[in-house]
Amino acid sequence: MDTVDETTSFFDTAPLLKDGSGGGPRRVVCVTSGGTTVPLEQRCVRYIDNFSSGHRGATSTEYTPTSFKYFLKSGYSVIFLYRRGTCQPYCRSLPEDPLLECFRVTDDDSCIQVQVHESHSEAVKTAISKHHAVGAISLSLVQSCVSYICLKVSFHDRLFQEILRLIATSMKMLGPSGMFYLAAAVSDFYVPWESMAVHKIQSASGPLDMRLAQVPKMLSVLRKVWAPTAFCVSFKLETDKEILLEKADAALKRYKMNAVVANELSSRKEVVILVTNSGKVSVYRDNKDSDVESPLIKLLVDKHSAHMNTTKLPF
Ligand code: 9Z3
Repeated sequence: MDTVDETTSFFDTAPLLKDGSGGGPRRVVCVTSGGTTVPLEQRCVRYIDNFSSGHRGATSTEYTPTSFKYFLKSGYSVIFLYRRGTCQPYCRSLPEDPLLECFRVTDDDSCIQVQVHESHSEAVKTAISKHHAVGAISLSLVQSCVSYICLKVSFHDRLFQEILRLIATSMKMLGPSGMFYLAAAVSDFYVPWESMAVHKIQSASGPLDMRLAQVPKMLSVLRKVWAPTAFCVSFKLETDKEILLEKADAALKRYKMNAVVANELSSRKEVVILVTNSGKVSVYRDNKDSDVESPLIKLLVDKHSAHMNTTKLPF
C-alpha cells in the first residue's frame, strides 16, 4: 500500500532525530503561512485582508521523496502555523477549484460509489499518502520529539501574534537551533478596539472615513524578548521593485533579522532575493517544474548551521 511504503521510506532516509547535517541538537522551525486579517467592527462583518495563498509556507514544510529539500527533509521538526483555508503541505498539487471536483459518483446496482476523477487521481493519491506519512512520523516520535505539528487558526492579527508569542517562548529553550520562517503576510494597519464601531458599519451614512493605526512590529519583540537567539527569517513583499531591497535592508537592520527574503508579488514564484549581513543573493527556481523554495531552504539551512556554531546558548 502506498501509505505504508511512504512511511517506511521516510524512516529509512530522514535524519529525524538529528539536525540537517547529520548530528547535533534538534532543529525546530516555526513556519507561519497565510495572510492575517484585521476586523473593522467589534461584531465583525467586514475586515481587511492580506494577500497570501499559503503556497510558500506549505511548500517549504514538505518532505518529498524527490531531490527537493524542504524543512522536514532537511531534518527539522516543523510547527506549521497557518490560516484556515490557505494551502496546507502536500495539498498544493490539488486543483484550486472545490475539492469535490476531484471526485465523481457512480451508481452501479443501487450502490453509490465515490471515485477519484482520472484527471486528478495522481494528485489526490500523492496528497493523501504524504499527509498520512507525516502523521505517522509525528505519532511514533512523540516520546523523543514531535516532527510535525499543524496549527490551523483564523488569522485575526491579534490572535496570530498571541499564538506566535506562545510558540516563540516555548522554543526559547532551543536557543540557536530554533528557527522562525515568517512567510505569513501580516497587516501593517489596524483599527484600535476603543475606536472600532461596535455594530456593522452602515452605508447610509455616506462614504467611509476611517483612520487606521500602525500595528506595532512584532518582529522587534520576537527578536528582543521572545526568541533572542533563534535564527529569524522574515519576508518582505512589495509590488514596487524600486523600494523592495531598500525595505528589506531596513528590516534586516531594524529588527536584527538573520535573513530577510525579499520578493515581488508578480515574480515571487520564480525569484526571491536573500538579504543577510553578508550581502544579497538572488535565488531562482531551476526550471518551470521546480520551485524557488527548495534552493532557498538549502541556503537558509546552511546559514542556520553557521548561526548555531557561532551563537552561545542563553543558559
Ligand atoms: C511574503 O512575502 C511571502 O513570500 C508571500 C508568499 C506572502 C508573498 P504565497 O503565500 O505568497 O505563496 O501566495 N510574505 C510577506 C510577509 C510580511 O508580511 N512581512 C512583514 C512585513 O513586510 C514582516 S513579517 O512587514
